[in-house]
Amino acid sequence: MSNSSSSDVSKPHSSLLTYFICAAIVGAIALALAAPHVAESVEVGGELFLRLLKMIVVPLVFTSVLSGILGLGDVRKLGKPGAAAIGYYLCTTILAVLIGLVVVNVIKPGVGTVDPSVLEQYSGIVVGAPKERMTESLMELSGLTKDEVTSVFGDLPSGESETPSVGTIFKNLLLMLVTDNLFVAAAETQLLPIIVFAIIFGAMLTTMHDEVSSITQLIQQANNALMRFVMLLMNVAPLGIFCLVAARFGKAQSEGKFLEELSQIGWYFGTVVLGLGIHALIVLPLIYWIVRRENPYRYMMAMSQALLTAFSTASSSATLPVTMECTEQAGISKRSSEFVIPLGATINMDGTALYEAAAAIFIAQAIGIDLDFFQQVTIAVTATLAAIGAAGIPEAGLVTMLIVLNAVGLPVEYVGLILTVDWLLDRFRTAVNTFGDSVGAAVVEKTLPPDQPSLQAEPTSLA
Ligand code: DAS
Repeated sequence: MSNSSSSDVSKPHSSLLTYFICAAIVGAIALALAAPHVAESVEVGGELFLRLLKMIVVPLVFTSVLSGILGLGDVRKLGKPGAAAIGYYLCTTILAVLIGLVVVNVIKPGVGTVDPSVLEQYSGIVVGAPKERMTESLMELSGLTKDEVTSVFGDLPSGESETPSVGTIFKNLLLMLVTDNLFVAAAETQLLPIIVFAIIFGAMLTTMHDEVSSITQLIQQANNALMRFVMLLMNVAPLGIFCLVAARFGKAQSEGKFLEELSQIGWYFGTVVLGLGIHALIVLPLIYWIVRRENPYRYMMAMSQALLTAFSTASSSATLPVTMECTEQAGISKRSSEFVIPLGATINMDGTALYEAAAAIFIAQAIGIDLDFFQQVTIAVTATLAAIGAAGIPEAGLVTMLIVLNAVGLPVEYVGLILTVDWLLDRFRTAVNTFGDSVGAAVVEKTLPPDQPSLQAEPTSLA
């Protein structure tokens, strides 16, 4: 995989961008406090920014996953190390999502006052939620009577709430992952089937060496171009973030909920960082120790330069060269780090997966929707796949977050609520992503046969 070009592409002028984003957030909150109605009126700017992000999310996710899979080389020859890498990526991402779900459901950072006007706006909001259950939770959370809730949501269904069986949940999830029309899925930003298609299509392409070298290079170049485009978009991020935050907090201020919303954000930030800390300081070190029986925290210290680079750049791709250098200096073989880390920077993002699961449920809580088991499982699957689709560039997790919200019908406009702290959370989750990749290299190395010259089957002649 042409790591240099992808890390060049995504090498962000992040410090300057950070200052502008911080200034935008401070300015937005000041405007919301001083002139809430003016602040609310800039909402259209935020909507434009979200549309710009949504405009490129389909091609970006498709080429990001596809170029990651193509970087594997011929999937038929991956053998034990390749299976170990894919298995490690999936297991740690799923563990991260589960940690995200647990912390946000235990701490409940979003549960507070319910905004009936939002409920009205998003009635029938959550895909598949048994109306009965939702009605009860809406009445409980909003303090509205059954008649008032009915007037918002229309006639309540009679009979028992139809909580779906596990079989139904599994069937619904499978149907979410496979589309009958790829173009309709792309048009409706249904990214899950697109990610699944990119994985299968990419794996098939790797087995067709001669015919696909030009296609592979084209895909790699398209992915780099799209990553460059997102970096370009990030230049307007401060303006978009200013509008989204000002509108959100202007609304909160005019409803007298400013401090409540601010405290919700504080709890949300703490919840996500707690989840990331559990994953990075307990789960990943435990996996490292189980496989290598060595001190995982000594390895983490050896990775400190890469983790600090990831934190400061908020880009796994830009950190890639440093991650590989630290991993090799820590004694991990070049063969393992060259195979696991570049691929991991594209499709293994534990921090992003944990964040997307937690943030989606936080938004549901903030709206006053009690997501039941089916929705939480949907969010877990969607967050796992969305993280696979996220590129290793700043705010990629925010872009693919829109997939998770779409999948369960939550309003993407609520992203304005989490944007205030997203530029900082992005740094934490990028550092966790990077550490997850370096632990992956240490784990996969243990599966390497001593004499294997290189892990990759001859790569599908990428640029
Ligand atoms: N910034 C992304 C990365 O480089 C992570 C994210 O946006 O969630 O890993």
